[in-house]
Amino acid sequence: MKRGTIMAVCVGASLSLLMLASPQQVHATIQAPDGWIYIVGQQTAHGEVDPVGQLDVLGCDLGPLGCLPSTGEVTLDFSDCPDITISMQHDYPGLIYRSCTLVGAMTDANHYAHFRIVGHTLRTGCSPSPGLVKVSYRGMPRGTLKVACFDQDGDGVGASDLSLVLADLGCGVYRSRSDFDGSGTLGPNDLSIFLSVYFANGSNYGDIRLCP
Ligand SMILES: [Ca+2]
Repeated sequence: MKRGTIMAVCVGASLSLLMLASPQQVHATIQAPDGWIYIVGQQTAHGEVDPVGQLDVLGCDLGPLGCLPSTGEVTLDFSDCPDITISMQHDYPGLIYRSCTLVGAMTDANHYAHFRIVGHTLRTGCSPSPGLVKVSYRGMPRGTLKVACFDQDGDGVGASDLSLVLADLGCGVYRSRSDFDGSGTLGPNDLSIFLSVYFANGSNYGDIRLCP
């Protein structure tokens, strides 16, 4: 399930500009998974959050020689994604719940903030699936992510989710929530990625602590 190169290009370009930037300018770029995020479930109830949802975001304050040793918060804003709901509590270490549409994580010593977010879709079938996740570092907008979601009905990934993903693929209209390879289209590769998560059993459980 390897990802596009658009964000990787942005990484290189941003880092080039980074060296020319004035001190205290803030910078964040999306290191992986290159332009989109997976909303996942948990292996057991309140257990490990599915590693397939791992998102690592680079963020740092710039000095003349590169990143300063300071840390800051990277936030992911889901307010433009009305068909995605996230948990009100998060078991993944370091994740900061801000609101029903906003989560954050502090950058570590290597300037990365780490995310694994539990949630599910609110609407199914051929209903609309609009919106992008807004990424900020220390409150400064730094880009957007597509969002795809394996648990489409809220009770963990199972046969019913397979049916809903197949429904999306058959709708004939693009649905970001089922675009698991971030290609901008829905097709067999998305189904293949969904099935790999389905059979890996890492998102077996949803979370009842979800925003309304
Ligand atoms: Ca796709």
